[in-house]
Amino acid sequence: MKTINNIFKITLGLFLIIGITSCEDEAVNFDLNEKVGFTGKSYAIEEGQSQSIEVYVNSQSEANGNVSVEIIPLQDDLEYGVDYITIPAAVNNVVSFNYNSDNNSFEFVSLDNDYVQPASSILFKLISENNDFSIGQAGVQSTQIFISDNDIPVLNRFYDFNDQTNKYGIPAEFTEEIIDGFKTDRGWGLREYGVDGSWAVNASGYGGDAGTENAWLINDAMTLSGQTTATISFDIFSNYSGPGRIKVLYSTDYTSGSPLDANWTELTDYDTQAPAAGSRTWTTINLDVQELNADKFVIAFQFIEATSSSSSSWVIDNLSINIE
Ligand SMILES: [Ca+2]
Ligand SMILES: [Ca+2]
Ligand SMILES: [Ca+2]
Repeated sequence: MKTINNIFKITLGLFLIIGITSCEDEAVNFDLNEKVGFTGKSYAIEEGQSQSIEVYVNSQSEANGNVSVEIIPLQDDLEYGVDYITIPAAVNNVVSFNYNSDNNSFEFVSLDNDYVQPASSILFKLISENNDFSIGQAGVQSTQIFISDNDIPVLNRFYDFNDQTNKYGIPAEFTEEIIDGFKTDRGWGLREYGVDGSWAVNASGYGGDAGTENAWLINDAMTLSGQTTATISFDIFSNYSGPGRIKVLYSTDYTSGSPLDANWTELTDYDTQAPAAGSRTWTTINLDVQELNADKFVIAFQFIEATSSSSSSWVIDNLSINIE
């Protein structure tokens, strides 16, 4: 009887130990297995793209339950429905979805627009409200997405030279380069010979030292970031009918110094639009360059053939350069 009693006690003891161990396991399992966290530290997309934002739930059994995430734009001007949406849709910037073995994410969709913006970013944060899992440790409670703009800035330059009153000077944002061996004492200079007597830039070779002109008026480079089309327009006027003409050229590799060290493409459409030397009529020239594939764009006006004894002069005003 005593033996049987002892066996009973031992069995009861084992049962209790197993029971307690089992309870402890369940408690530990609940703690470890039902925590939700983000899988990615951060994401980077371009405007107009979408991204699955994934979470995981630590569970040895099949986890199934609701997950809620707060969407926190880190720039004030980012707006749900204007700049981004989520699938499923968020309500008051909280997106909720059912987590199960087939679905561990929601979709973030950046909406495309056609204007240039600084890069933006959005923080996603797991919240306990409407969430069936406990939230994992600090490192997985939030994730972030960086959205880069995909719009190409339009570059514009316009010169009416009206505030450029330094007679014979070279206008701001231009340099003059004279090719070695050619006349150095005339060339380009600011004069009040522009439209309606306004200031403009004038090319003349007449007088001074003997020689022939080869003077380049070169606009400071415009830095390109994906733009492919340049549209150029200007007004031009010619005095005197002697030798002397203008060539319009562009370069994508000119840096500084002699233009002969760079590659230039002549815009020969200018010649079909240009007024006759000495015609004394303002003429508007419209030129364009397509399929630009370069890091920069430089335009130049080359004044050639005029001499000290006889030359036509040329006035350029209202120069517009538009690149997109
Ligand atoms: Ca865009
Ligand atoms: Ca944009
Ligand atoms: Ca002017």
